[in-house]
Amino acid sequence: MSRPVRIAVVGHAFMGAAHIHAWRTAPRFFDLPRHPEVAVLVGRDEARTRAAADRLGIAEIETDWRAAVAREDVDVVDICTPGNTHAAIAEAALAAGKHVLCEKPLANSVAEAESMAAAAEEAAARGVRTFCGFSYRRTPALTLARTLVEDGRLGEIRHVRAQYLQDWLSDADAPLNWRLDRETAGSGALGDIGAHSVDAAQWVLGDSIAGVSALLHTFVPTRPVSGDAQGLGGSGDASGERGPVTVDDAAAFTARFAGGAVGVFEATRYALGRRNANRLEINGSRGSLAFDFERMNELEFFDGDDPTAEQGFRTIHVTDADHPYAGNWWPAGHGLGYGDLFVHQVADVVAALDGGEPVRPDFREALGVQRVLHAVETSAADASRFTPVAGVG
Ligand code: SOE
Repeated sequence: MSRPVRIAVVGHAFMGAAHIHAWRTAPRFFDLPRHPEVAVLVGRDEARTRAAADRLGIAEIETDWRAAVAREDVDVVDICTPGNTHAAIAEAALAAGKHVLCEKPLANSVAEAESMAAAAEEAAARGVRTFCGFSYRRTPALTLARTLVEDGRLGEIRHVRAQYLQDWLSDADAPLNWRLDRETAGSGALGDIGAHSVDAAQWVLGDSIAGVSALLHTFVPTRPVSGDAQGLGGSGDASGERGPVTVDDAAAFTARFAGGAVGVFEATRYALGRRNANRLEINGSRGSLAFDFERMNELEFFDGDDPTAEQGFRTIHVTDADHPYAGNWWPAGHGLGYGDLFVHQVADVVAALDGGEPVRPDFREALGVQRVLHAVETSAADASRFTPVAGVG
């Protein structure tokens, strides 16, 4: 019997809980070479970390990530904290010989991401692996989309339309949280959710964004500092003190891919009624694809090679044993949910350890996404790129 893979999970909020659920569930549905076990949960506040550990079923806690990283019995450090902490934790973990799974976006700046990628390369020579948590890649429908593109079923790719629409900030009195603070989060809708679109589009196409032209906007510049933060939104104390929002609320940009495709991207947390609409549409010379995470078990496919009289988008229910990941779960037609993407992610990570096939995206590939985010911010900050319309404003 091989030794278990022992994991230190750093962070116990939304992402920490999603990852712990995944580490625990993966061996129940996937045939893994080693059994994962969460050895320790790390959080700064002892009482809150203990409460989270009890709720999530983890016996041990640490309040200093350095102590967790130094532990002999830890093989993988799983970073589920805000972006401003990623570089320090990841680089210390790599130096200590631990594999690292880091939440997205990889860092808060290109400089940090470059330093992390360099540390990852140095560690790779010692057999240490890195992964970045762009979890939507592990949606069966998006994995199938990539295969269809790779197999040439769409022909030459011309258009990419990517939207990531959420609405948890629509209420102007929803309270401040770390996702609205540039120091902590790096950017707003752009890095939080637009990064997923950039990663998914580049990965599905097997291509890279070569240049962008962008607009960033903040609709609500101040928000209540206190209130009842529920999930991602909540209701703030509208009559109390307000603090600054220092990130973008909405990001929109056009992009040119190196292979010639033209992309239009939009990310917002103000699309009232769209709770988690992570959408990707691709048009090629032979076919088109459309995906919306709000219908994550489906992929729309238009095959231009069908006889004209029979042409139309067909809905593929991506729940068959032949579909990526789906065969490990339920009988056909019994779909998956958000939490299952994280299960796929950790199953892939465990399979990659001990000389298994490397899993993408590693830190080097996630640095590529960071460079796109940086290009978007640079373009948006350059007022000379914004052409006013004569007679307006
Ligand atoms: C909040 O917008 C968020 O939790 C993102 O941070 C995640 O990456 C996304 O999967 C769901 O929404």
